[in-house]
Amino acid sequence: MEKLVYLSLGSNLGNPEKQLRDAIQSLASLGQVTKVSSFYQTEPVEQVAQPWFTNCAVEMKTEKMPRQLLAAILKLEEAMGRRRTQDKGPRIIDIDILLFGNSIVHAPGLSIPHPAMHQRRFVLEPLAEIAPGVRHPQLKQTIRELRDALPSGQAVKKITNRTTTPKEE
Ligand code: PH2
Ligand code: MG
Ligand code: MG
Repeated sequence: MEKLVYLSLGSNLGNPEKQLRDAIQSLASLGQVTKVSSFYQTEPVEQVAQPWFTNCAVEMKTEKMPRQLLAAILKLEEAMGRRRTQDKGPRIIDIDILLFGNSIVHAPGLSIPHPAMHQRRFVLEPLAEIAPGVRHPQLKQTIRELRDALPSGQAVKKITNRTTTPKEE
């Protein structure tokens, strides 16, 4: 059965915006990409001594089961050149499964909903753009509510690709 899945994508090495675009294109081979948020420049959290990230959120439909989707995502990350060195350290591409329909999954190497999603502004700000009313299956709050409840801090800045200044418009 087709499921609606939400992913968080991030990168802070190489050309992050290009890698996010490439990853979104590759995800289309695993299902149907239905929504993509704006890209955001985000302050690193947890492991703070590293470059700022570019993050976005993606909605897709897939026939795959959670572990099949995870395996396909890990392959995709590897094909894009990701090498796992430092935990939570700099990376070419990171694709995390946030929500998988209303499923709750606890398997080795895979927890859905993503256990840290509700604490991370770099996840909730982009996700609130494409799924504000979607409810977290364990916390029972919507993405917008979770975003609004975050403590201040964790800078995130939407990347706007203005080609003209407001005055010229
Ligand atoms: N990913 C992490 C740890 N810290 N910080 C930001 N801003 N964006 C991320 O994608 C990120 C992070 C672990 O995956
Ligand atoms: Mg991650
Ligand atoms: Mg990951």
